[in-house]
Amino acid sequence: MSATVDDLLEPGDLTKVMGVVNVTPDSFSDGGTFLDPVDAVRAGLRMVDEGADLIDVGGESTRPGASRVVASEEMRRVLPVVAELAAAGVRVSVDTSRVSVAAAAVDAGAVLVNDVSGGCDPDLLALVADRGVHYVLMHARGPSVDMSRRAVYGDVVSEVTAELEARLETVVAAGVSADRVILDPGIGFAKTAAHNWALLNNIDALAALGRPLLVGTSRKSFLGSVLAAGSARPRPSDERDDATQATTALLAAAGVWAVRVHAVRPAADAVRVVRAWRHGGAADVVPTTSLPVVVPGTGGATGHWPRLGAAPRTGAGPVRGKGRNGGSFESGPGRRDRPTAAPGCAGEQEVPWSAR
Ligand code: PMM
Repeated sequence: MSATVDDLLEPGDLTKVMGVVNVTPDSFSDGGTFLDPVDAVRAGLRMVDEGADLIDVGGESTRPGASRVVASEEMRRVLPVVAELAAAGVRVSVDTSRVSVAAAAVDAGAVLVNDVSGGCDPDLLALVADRGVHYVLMHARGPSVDMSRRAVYGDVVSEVTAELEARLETVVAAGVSADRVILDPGIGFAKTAAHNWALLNNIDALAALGRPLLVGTSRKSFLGSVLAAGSARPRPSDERDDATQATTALLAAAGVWAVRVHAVRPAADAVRVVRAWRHGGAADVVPTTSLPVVVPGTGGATGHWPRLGAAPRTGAGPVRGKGRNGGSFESGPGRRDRPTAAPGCAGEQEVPWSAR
């Protein structure tokens, strides 16, 4: 496996699988399992064997209500794992919203920064721009500690789409190449179960922003609620992998670029089944322009989304684009505005993400 993300963004219709390794004591999904770096590296390598295309290494829990750890502790947790996986040729993503952690992780070989803050720290954006790494821009409305109080929407699909589009414009204005950005609806981040289902059922609205989509449903509590059936207790997180495979298959059928999962092998199997279903068993058919997709919520109607993979950049000039709401953006060499305010980053007026 070569350690870049570019090839993963080439046109194709096999949804990628991002394996999750949380080096934390308190993540809701796998907290405490990989605290020892040796266990974490072994888990990452096993996930690659099982079909993961990249491994997301995180050192800070983002479960609702979680407090932040200090940067030195986050670094102590993730850096050895990032370094060893990268040295083994694994594509490593670092799940952090801190510029210091991201910088050290990129130095250690990470090729993607997975920023659950939604691009709220201009310094982090400057780092991503300068180092030319890929960047996951996830929708959030402020830090985990109090995000549930921000789960208030009139129309969650249009509001999340508009907020993510505004964040994308900020990210690109900060100098990050648009073709290095992957968008994520942030399932469970300042969202109720109903909000999550609405976003999944209308994922085409986010795809219309024209960037590859990453979606993380794995083991999340909205699945636990659905599986509670008659019981008052939600199904616990370690019994939600089968339900996660259902969302993986539906997301793959919908044409998302990647899913972020804890159980890799069933997800890798599911995305291959979806591709075979689409092509009558032929695994190597690669569309050149757009992905035929089943549009969720339309009773199985098929449609065409904009190709979710990135077009390769040619030339050295800035990239210009038009936002869905009519705004325009520009990125690349020659454009280095460093926004000091970050519109759409709820909570930033209280304590900036970078300082938490
Ligand atoms: N979810 C979690 C953490 N990081 N990153 C992205 N891009 N998308 C997500 O949905 C996401 C994330 C929380 O889940 P975990 O505690 O199992 O890592």
